[in-house]
Order: sequence, then structure tokens, then C-alpha cells
Amino acid sequence: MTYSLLIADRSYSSWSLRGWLTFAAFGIPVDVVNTRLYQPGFAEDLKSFHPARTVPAVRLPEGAVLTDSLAIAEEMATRHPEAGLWPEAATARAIARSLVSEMHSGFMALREACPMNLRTSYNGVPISDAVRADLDRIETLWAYAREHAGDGPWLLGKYSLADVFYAPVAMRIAGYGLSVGPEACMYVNHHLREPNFLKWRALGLEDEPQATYKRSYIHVDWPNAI
Ligand SMILES: N[C@@H](CCC(=O)N[C@@H](CS)C(=O)NCC(=O)O)C(=O)O
Repeated sequence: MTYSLLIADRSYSSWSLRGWLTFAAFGIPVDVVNTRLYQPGFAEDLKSFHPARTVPAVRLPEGAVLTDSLAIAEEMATRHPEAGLWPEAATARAIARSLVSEMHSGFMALREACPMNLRTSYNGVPISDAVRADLDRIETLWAYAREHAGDGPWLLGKYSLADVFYAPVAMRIAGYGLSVGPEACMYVNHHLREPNFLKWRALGLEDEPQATYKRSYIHVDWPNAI
């Protein structure tokens, strides 16, 4: 018996991406169960992960179900200390936790205005003051993390849960062509090239698109690196 992870549409479900990266990026074996958002089967699929009402959800080998990405991340970090989900150094770990929590509970304007869509990207997207403020805050947090990063290109040096939680944020910046400074741009580029992310995106392209996520902005090629 191993972990069982319920995810939805790889192209659109940013929380599913976080849930999946929590396993894939750290080599933790997991059985993945796919469902589709906004489809009649969604509620039925959730029933087998009771009491989950959103994705991702994880069933532990012993049967308990985790219903939230942050709980999944913390539980996997506790169960697999050798896998390095959190940075090893105490200060880096504390900062990673802080960044993850702020992501999990915030950036509503960005999330609402620019839902993750890994099938397409846009040019000339107008952004509100609230979205700009979210982007500024994200850049501040990324820069602060990088001050404590040590070696490695990720937020706290080595790839950690902080990067898992900001991967979909990076994809919003890339996909909607949102302007950020050179350091943030470089960080977005690392995500665009990250092998687990590339695998996730390719699998998502095999799904039927969902019309809900379409926007009428100018379409441009997906940025393999911006
Ligand atoms: N706080 C939750 C959020 C999960 C979430 O909102 N998932 C979305 C998909 S990205 C969902 O399942 N939406 C379906 C719904 O709200 O009915 C987490 O961190 O896991």
C-alpha cells in the first residue's frame, strides 16, 4: 500500500500541481487518481476521498485522508525527513515555511485575475492595482528568500516546498506575460525548465480543454523560457 493522490485537470488545477510536485519532486512514490473539474463525475470521484471537497486530496496508506495541499506538504515532510522537502538549515526552513503559508492564504487578486492555464499564454494582459500589489509582494518575498538561499537557483537554494508552492505563481507570470524584475524572471525560467513541471504540463495537454479558463487576450506561444 502506498499514498493515493487525487488531482484534477493538470492544465488548470494549480493546487493539484502543488500536491503532485510534493511527491514527484522529492521521489516519494504515489498512485495518482485523475478527476475533472466542473464535470459531473467530480463529486463522485471526491466521494472515494471522503471528506475531501477539493483537489488535491491524499489517502495515506493507513486510510486517513488529507484534504488540503498545505497539510499534504507538512505530512509528507514529517513522514519523509530524508527526502528534503523543507530546507535543512533552520533559518532557510523557517523562511520557506513563511513563504508557503503566505502563498497558501494569499494573493487572491492574482489568483482571481489570472487563473493558471498551462495550455496557452497571452500578451498585453491588463492588470489591476491589486494584481500589481500581489506581484510586488511576491517579488519582495522571493528576494528575501534568495538572501538566505545559499547554493542553488531555487528560493532557498535547493528545490523545496517553497518552490512547489510558487510553481503555479511562476506559471501565471509566464503565461499571462506579467512584468516582473530580472531576478524574478530568472526564477520563473527555472520553473519553466524544471523536468517534473515539463512532465506535468505535457500530460495536461493530453486532456480535453475546459472553456471556463479561456480568455480573450492576444495569444502567444507558450514561453519555454522568458
Ligand atoms: N485550500 C485548498 C484549495 C484546493 C482547491 O481550491 N482546489 C480546487 C482546484 S485547483 C478545487 O478543487 N475546486 C473545486 C471546487 O471548489 O469545487 C488546498 O490548498 O488544497
